Amino acid sequence: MLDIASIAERLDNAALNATATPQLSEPLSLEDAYAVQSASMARRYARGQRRVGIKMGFTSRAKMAQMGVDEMIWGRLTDGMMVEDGDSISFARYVHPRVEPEIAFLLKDALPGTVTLMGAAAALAGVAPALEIIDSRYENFKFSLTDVVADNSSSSSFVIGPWNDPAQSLANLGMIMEIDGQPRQIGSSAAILGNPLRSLVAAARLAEAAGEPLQAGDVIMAGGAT
Ligand code: OOG
Ligand code: MG
Repeated sequence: MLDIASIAERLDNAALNATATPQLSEPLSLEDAYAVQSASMARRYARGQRRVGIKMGFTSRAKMAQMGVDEMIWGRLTDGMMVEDGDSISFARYVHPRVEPEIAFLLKDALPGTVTLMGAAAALAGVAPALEIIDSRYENFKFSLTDVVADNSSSSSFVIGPWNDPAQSLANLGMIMEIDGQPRQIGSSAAILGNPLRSLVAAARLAEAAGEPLQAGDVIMAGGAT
């Protein structure tokens, strides 16, 4: 029998101790993988962390191609993963961190599982440029779709920039990620499903299906654009 709790413990420990763990050898269905994610996040909540929203993954062609997968995934965000804009991080807390330019949404209203693009836009309190720091707990950052889902979709930390008025077109916003003043990644919000609001619509559907519908105050990370 599949031991969800022990896989969850292994992944949670890998994250906690910033040590890589081998890819899962157990045959997991996607449903099993989300059950592992939920159990490993329950361990974090038991240590006092609070769920503050969700992240979407593989919402752009660029990311799907980079990692060789073709399905959207999601993971949970906690207050313990939040890094203040302008702050610094210690690499010692991570296995092999990577950074992605993203877009963050802040909800002023709860979102039901079935919502239109317009409905999703109307529920926004703000939209912000953001960085996600992903950190696969698997050796060499290599995983299958079910591996990465079990590992909270590589979610590790996130940084949110200044909130902007969401009453604007979000479909084609320029995105530039600079490192030490040098542009390294240049793209458009259009890379995220043609409009990052589609990622929010998908997030609402997936969160409700998991029994954790999106709430007012939740932050949703739309997924890497480059
Ligand atoms: C999985 C997480 C993908 C995104 O924005 O697409 C993700 C990974 O590539 O490790 O966060
Ligand atoms: Mg991401």
